[in-house]
Amino acid sequence: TAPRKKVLVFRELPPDQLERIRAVHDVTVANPRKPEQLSRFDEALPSAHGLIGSSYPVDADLLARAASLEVISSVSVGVDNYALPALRERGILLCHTPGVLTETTADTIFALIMATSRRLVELALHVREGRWDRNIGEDLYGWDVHGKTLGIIGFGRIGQAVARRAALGFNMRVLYSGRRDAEAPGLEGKATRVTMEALLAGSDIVVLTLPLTEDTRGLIGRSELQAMKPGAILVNGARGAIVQEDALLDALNAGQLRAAGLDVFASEPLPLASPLRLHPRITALPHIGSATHETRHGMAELATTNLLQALAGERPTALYPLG
Ligand code: 8YV
Repeated sequence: TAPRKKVLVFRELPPDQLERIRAVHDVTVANPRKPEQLSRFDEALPSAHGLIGSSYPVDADLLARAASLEVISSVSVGVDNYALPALRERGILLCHTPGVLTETTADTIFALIMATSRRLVELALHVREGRWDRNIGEDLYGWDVHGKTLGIIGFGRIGQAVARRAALGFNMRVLYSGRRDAEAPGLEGKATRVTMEALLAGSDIVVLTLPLTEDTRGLIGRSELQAMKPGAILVNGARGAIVQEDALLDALNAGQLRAAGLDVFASEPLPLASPLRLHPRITALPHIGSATHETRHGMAELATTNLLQALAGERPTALYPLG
């Protein structure tokens, strides 16, 4: 039988997946975000052959302490919190969980499109706080989603799933920008690739579904927001740092933008003092893109499979291409 190896789990896993690892390897569970578990994490790191993480930053310093590391298996599709050059230099495998979370994340993004366009959170509070004392007047009307133009920046799996919802479910015109040119399955002739300038100028709602990289950090700033249609809506289901948040606040306060739906923020959890949290025209969610019981279990299952395969010397199901 293959030798038992040491695995450090620092992202909560469901018991059934933890048992899959414990059956063949020696597991330490320690969340470095919890002060009472940090010393256990630090002690286990140097001898760990495999890590299971998620959004916790795995920088070059942490990797330098992981002297025995062979593979990191992330319970996430985004990998911007990993020091990719250091992983590449060390020949450490990085696995992630694409695919399994695509539809759920697209659902969340579409929920934000509906919530911002139809002012759902604001109006639900209107009822909950006992202010519904007469028929809703024009001052509380929302705006239609169906038939509008949706601009998707980042046309990968999640962006294409959002496009299918828009074009096939809501009769929307879909524009997209990004590296991919191929028509997405089910969208033949229903999504048009345009420049980002044309997308910003032509979209009623702009959705961000691109990865955070050094090229996309701060991509949506003052000039991009000013290039958007007056009264447009911005929805970010990607990573907070793609948007310059001070410019977003200025665009909302100047009435340039109608609303913003944000599931991600430059700093998470969103600090209590952040003006984004209580802004009347921002619908803020706590990074729940993939956060359903079914999908998070599916992500944990795939991450566990990736780890077991890598430690057994097999090619993992979802290897991130480090180049
Ligand atoms: C979070 C996500 O990673 O998959 C991603 O990239 O943004 C989410 O699924 C979450 O931290 C998963 O644990």
